[in-house]
Amino acid sequence: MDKLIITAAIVGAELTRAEQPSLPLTPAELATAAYECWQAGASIVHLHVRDRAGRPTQDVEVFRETMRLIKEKCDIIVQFSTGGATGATVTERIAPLSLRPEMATLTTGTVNFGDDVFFNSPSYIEAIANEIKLYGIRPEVEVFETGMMQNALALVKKGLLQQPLHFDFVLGVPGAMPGTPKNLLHLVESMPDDATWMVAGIGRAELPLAVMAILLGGHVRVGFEDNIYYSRGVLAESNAQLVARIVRIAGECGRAVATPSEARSILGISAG
Ligand code: KMH
Ligand code: ZN
Repeated sequence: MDKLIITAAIVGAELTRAEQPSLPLTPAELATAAYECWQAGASIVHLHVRDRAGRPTQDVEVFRETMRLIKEKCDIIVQFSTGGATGATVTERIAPLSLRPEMATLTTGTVNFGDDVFFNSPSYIEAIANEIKLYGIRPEVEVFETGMMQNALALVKKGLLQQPLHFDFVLGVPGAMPGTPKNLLHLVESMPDDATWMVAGIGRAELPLAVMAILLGGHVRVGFEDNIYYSRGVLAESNAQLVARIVRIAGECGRAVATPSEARSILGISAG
């Protein structure tokens, strides 16, 4: 098995300080959170950013400043969200890619998202995939529903994605594919043989699906974007606390944790 890649999804677009008082919001807070997660064992930070009022934004300058502050502190791989918040336009969503982060997400289908719709029409998906390709960014295909894997393979045929693909199975979003072991196994068994994968279990699905991924040879995403609790009814103190738990569990299972440069080599990312 490859060493375990841990992604820290430190803020997301939906969550507020009222729900999670330790949520990092400003570029400086996001950089500190990313650094703490790196210290704890994360090799990728999945990045959304917020404006001065704490609202989600795809503003290029906020991404630029946040990435600069993160890179000043550590060599963690910075992965930009092209999902942004529901309701963002495709132009807004692709704008930060001009900063050439090492990785970016690509969701290959539309899905209900709580009371909202996370809209990814074929033309949106192709526009985002095009831009990712243009800048030579390593895509992470976000799969919220089974059909999204077939859509990703169709993009390979069109030359918009290159194999080996790297998937993130986002399971347990209200309105999308539930975060069950059976669903995770189905997706893992449906992937092309050379693909790599991680799982982002939402809410209470985070920990059990992470443990499955550790045992099955997948990789793990944790963090406030996906889950704000450490245990039932007990808020996590920090994103790093959630990362540290995965490192401990992986250690007990005999699975070593990847450094950022090891993660680059597992994912085929050349730039450091
Ligand atoms: N905030 C969600 C609507 C991504 O980062 O690529 C979409 C999302 C996916 O978080
Ligand atoms: Zn995200």
